[in-house]
Amino acid sequence: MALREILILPDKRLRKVSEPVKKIDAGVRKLIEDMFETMYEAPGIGLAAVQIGTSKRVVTMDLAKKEEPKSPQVFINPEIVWTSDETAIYEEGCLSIPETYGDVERPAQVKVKYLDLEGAQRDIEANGLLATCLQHEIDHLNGILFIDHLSKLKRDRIIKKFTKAAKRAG
Ligand code: K1U
Ligand code: ZN
Repeated sequence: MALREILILPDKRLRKVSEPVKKIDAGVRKLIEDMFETMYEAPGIGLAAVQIGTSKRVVTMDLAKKEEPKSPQVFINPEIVWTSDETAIYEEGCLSIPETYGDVERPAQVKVKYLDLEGAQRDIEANGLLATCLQHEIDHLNGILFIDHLSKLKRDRIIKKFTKAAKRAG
């Protein structure tokens, strides 16, 4: 396993549309191991492969609370196949936009189809934090960040702040 660097806004690679996984081989399994190590260390509740610079449609997640046992979940080639009309607002954060939070309105329930680690096709119906996190991570696979769901004023302020910081860091 290896701890990988998390890309930070305004890194252009975060805007790439990720490629579907064709075969779940040793390379993909190693990528998933690295993603879990990186996500747990951050710490985060989700991670898209593109956030560590690999633009493959792979998402890791663990929504277990601190006092609960780990509950790792992997979604390969996840696809939203249904969204509810009802919406929910959740204050989101992002490991690629540290210490920045914003209220995002999204469908409250979603159905997602995906492949598991064995390559079996699965479906999941999600609500609450799972629905929010799945939509946030699938957005990453499409080059979309949670700040794209905020007002242009808020988004531009955040991008300006991170662009300045990146320039200062050289
Ligand atoms: O994709 C990411 O950048 C990870 C992100 C996932 C996410 C958070 C909130 C709403 C939607 C999606 C994070 O994990 S940010 C960190 C975070 O939320 C958290 C970290 C430790 C404990 C509890 C939450
Ligand atoms: Zn994120």
